[in-house]
Amino acid sequence: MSFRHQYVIGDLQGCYAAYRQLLEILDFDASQDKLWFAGDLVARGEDSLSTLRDIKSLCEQGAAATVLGNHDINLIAVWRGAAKLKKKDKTAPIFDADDCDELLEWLRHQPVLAYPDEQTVLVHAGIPPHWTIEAAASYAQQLEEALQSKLPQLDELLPNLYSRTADEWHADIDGYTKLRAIANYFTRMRLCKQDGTLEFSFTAGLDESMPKDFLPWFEWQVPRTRKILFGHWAALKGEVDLPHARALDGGCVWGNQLLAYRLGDGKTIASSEHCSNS
Ligand SMILES: [Mn+2]
Repeated sequence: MSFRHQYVIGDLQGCYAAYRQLLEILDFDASQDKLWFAGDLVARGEDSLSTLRDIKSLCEQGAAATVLGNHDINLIAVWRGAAKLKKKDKTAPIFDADDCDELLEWLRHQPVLAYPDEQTVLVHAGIPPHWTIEAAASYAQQLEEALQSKLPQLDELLPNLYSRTADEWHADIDGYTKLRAIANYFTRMRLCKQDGTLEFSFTAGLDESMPKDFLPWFEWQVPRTRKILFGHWAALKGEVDLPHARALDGGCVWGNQLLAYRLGDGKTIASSEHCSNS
């Protein structure tokens, strides 16, 4: 199927009003256009429930697709009782809703990596320098299969996706350690070493001083066959625009904007509204 326009949109975080306004600016028409979302559909914005319902419905119509972010996986973990609802996350109405199970069942069947077109690959946080895009796609599939497994297996997996320290990636990594490392790369990464060692404490912008030997994952020079479109790192405000990587979290939830990247010509369109919670 061919579309009139396709847009890749950064982290919504439940900023429903800004999201609806962005769709108006884009003149989005679900019968002709397609939206791709960089994950973190829910969390700190004013209406995560409406956001999740809307995107599920668009995805089921074939007018949208999303990848999973850390907040989406956290929502699944809270749903299954493997994590506690954080106070700053405004997601409680999702768990009180009649369609909660339906929404979460749908959510856990979404991918962590997608190919919006021939030139791009979409993930929530990034792809580390020691993985090719092809290897990343196969690791993504391993995590997706685990998230989509039967409920007893899912309930066993979820607590294992969290750890205070980052795991080292090595040739023999396997089991839950491997799945946790995969989830960390795709959904939580900002800084890493050239060998992929992760650092979780740094969340500032690029002008702040970084821990020794660490760089933003996209600054390690690796030949890439596709441009990596990513969200997650709000402090970048969507200003990283390299030949091989493009940041799309405009930091809407922090008082900035939602961003849409048009596939084909790479034009970026911003919402004029920021999150009403910010
Ligand atoms: Mn995130």
